[in-house]
Amino acid sequence: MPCAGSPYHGFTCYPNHCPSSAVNQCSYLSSQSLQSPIHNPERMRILTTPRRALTTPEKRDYISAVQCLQSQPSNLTSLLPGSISRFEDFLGTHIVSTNSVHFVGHFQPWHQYLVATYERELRQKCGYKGAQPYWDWTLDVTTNSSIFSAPVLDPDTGFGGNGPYVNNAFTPRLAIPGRTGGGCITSGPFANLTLHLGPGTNVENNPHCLTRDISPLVTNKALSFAAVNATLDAADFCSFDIAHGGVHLGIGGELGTIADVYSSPGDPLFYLHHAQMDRLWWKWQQMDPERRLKDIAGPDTGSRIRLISKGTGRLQECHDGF
Ligand SMILES: [Cu+2]
Repeated sequence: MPCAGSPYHGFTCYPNHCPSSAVNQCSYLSSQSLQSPIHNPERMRILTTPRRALTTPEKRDYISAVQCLQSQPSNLTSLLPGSISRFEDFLGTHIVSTNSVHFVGHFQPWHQYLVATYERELRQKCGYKGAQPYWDWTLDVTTNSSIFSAPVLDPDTGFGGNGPYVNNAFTPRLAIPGRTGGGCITSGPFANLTLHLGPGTNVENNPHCLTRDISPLVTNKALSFAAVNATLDAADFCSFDIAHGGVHLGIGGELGTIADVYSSPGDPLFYLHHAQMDRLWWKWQQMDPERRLKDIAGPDTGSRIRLISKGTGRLQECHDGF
């Protein structure tokens, strides 16, 4: 039977099994997910716009549009009582969806859709004319300390840098090696940003700052060319594992906003990272588009059955990866 209206839209379920709870949780995912970007101008625009290649005025335009979104009133206060802006509506949507969109087969397309919707909002609400840029972090981990001088973290044309070091020796959550920060960021256009949703699952009004806790040990291991190449070598989606945590835990460390699985979109870098994730997925698909454009795998949100399509248009159980 066809899985209409779910992240698996267009797929035929096997054996006669639609991921029912995924349909409930994610019915707003349109058929644009999993669609070839050639037929989807929004996705194509994101996939072909590296942030590094933007001119300084273009970089400023993007950041101004994000700040504009942070000044637009929330449309979702009934669902997210603490939200004060459209920017926080996206953050809150991620918070309340987290448990059904992570560690599941539709993780990638759901986040792709979130980024595309965010980009559309920047354009429609804030007059942004450019594309949602992606952050190719492989170019920023060439030496042990190069992440600190990444253009994307520039205090003038970027998103600002690390927070000051906070000693967290007695309350470690994730045991991140080599963490260097943890406090409120002190530079860049978001140094004085107040977030109201999060940390964790909180969607009530809880003012707090944007924190980063960079660990070069984590970024350099997880975000290297070698790590990406290993990812792109995957034979099928079942074993396709993008270095997704490298930014969340390498930039967010132990105490940083972007390390919080629920409220990570409080850091505007989240969207540049997930645009890169989508780009790498697309690169992998392009190596064998016949099979890979419709190859998806992983647990659904209800039964957690491991499913894989292997490009056949049929979902099957996935026995490795995930
Ligand atoms: Cu997420």
